[in-house]
Amino acid sequence: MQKPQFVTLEGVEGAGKSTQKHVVCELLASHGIPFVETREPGGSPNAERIRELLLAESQTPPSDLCELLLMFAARADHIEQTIQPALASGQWVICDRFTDATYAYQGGGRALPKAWIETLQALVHPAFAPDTTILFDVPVEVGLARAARRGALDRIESEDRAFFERVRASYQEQAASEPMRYVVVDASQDAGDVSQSLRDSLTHRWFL
Ligand code: T5A
Repeated sequence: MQKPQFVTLEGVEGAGKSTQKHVVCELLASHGIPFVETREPGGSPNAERIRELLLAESQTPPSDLCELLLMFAARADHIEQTIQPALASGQWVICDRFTDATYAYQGGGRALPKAWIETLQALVHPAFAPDTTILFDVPVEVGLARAARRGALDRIESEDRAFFERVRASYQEQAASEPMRYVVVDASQDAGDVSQSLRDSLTHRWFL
């Protein structure tokens, strides 16, 4: 029996993480592997309350620093209440976004200093990181058009295109710097082809 893995899904808005999550779940289920699905920001009762604060349109939006601290406050609770107990009980954890999103959005998009994020990461989860991160890489205009077709945008989704170009560039840099952890999928293909590429990559990585 493999040690339970912490698997994270990342990408710009509309990359197709939620659409493709079933591929990961079905693959694990077909191998009899127990798992839980969760997300960030959120994933525990307190963190879901912080999520509302973070994503709601507001007359008085949080400052960039406040946003960064709230992401890690939510994450601290999520790790303690949801992620660690699941892994300890032998379940894999499939998480829609994690700390790489903070490097991409608050570090890349908002241009906050990387050292601040490293400091908070060292405080909140010093010796804990995803085993596998799937990056759904898609051109920003394609992802934003998909997100817009889906419906109303939240506070962060309403940022301009340059913001998301910095987010994508940060994700690509992170993936290039940790090729053993990252599985990069070309998410600009149609959904069926993305599913097939993902299934092939994960089967090769985990089961062959
Ligand atoms: N955030 C999060 C930070 O700023 N810092 C952090 O540390 C963390 C953890 C979360 C927001 O918080 C930010 C990032 C986010 O802005 P969210 O509501 O959870 O917000 O939103 P996202 O995670 O961005 O989820 P999205 O739904 O926007 O993106 P997905 O999941 O990648 O996209 P998905 O699957 O919902 O697809 C979007 C639309 O495209 C279609 C789908 O049917 C859907 O309509 N689609 C395709 N169409 C054509 N071809 C394909 N291949 C398609 N794949 C999907």
